[in-house]
Amino acid sequence: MRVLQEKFADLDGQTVTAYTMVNDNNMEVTSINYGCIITKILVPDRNGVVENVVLGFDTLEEYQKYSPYFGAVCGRHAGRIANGEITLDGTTYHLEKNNNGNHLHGGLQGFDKVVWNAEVREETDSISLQFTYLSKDGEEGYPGNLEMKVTYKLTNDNELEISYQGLSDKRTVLNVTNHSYFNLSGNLKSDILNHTLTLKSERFLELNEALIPTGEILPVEDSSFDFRTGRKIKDGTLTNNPQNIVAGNGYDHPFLLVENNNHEINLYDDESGRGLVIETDQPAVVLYTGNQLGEDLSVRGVTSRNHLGLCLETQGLPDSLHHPHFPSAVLEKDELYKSVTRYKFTN
Ligand code: G6D
Repeated sequence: MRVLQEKFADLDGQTVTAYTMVNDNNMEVTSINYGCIITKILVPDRNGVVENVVLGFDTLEEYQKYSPYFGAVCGRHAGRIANGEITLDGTTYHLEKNNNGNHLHGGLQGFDKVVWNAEVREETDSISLQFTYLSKDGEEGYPGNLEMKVTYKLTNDNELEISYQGLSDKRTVLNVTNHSYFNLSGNLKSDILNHTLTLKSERFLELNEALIPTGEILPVEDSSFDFRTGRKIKDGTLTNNPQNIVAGNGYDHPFLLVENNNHEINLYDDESGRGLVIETDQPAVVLYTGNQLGEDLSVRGVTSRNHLGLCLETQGLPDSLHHPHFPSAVLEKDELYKSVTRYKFTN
């Protein structure tokens, strides 16, 4: 196993470095210390052909100008917060309203747009990259000085483990995720509509027109949202289910997981034979099927289009501070936030 380091860009006097972790099966994970962005994941198909399975760019400028959170860590609070307001202990905090009058993914300068410190750690059968960042009191409107640590660990089982830690000197909120867009066809040869998703989830959140949870938790039973025995993503584009329509002809929904760390999320592309099993300690996963990608981007020479990639954002529930019956995203003063999500690639 080895790590290759290469200068990616300069930003405001700071160096952005690309770190490529390579395991003994020639799986590669490249990430940069700007937004902890995963820019590339190379894995073999059923014939051993190694290709990239995530959407990404080759320059910092493209990430700054065009990226819809490709590969990024999103926070302090991933997902939407209605009206960009949270109230803690009687104090209302006004967060950036960066998405139709609501707060999305930590604001205009969220975790995805800051430079993190990075440290390489090599163990016998794994390689780790540890990113750290101090989010100062009041950053993007959030209370508390928050020390963040994000670790990417690659193993020889073709597994990428992402672990998160957070510690704040004031009561605050924290709900972090990685926003990689997966496309198992390899080098974006096709879109993700024929990918099969199997998901251990019986309920999902109803969204309103602004994609804010209404508070209703709907059953997946007998609907295009039932992925329990496997379903092709395209089903979400071929239905008149109002929730698929409101998502922009696909999915953009938080699914509540019924169990953790037991193959709860499985994605498979039968064309390439590539699979991805995701396990997490988080209560939910947001399935976003790239419904708003549009055709304005060139992704490593491939013109973007809706459904060119899909996200499986393991996290808490969006807007939980306005819905007491949702698991809470509140992080107490001096409480250590810990979370782990594992992505195992198969072929
Ligand atoms: C759209 O609604 C979706 C979000 O879920 C996604 O994270 C973003 O695009 C990139 O706003």
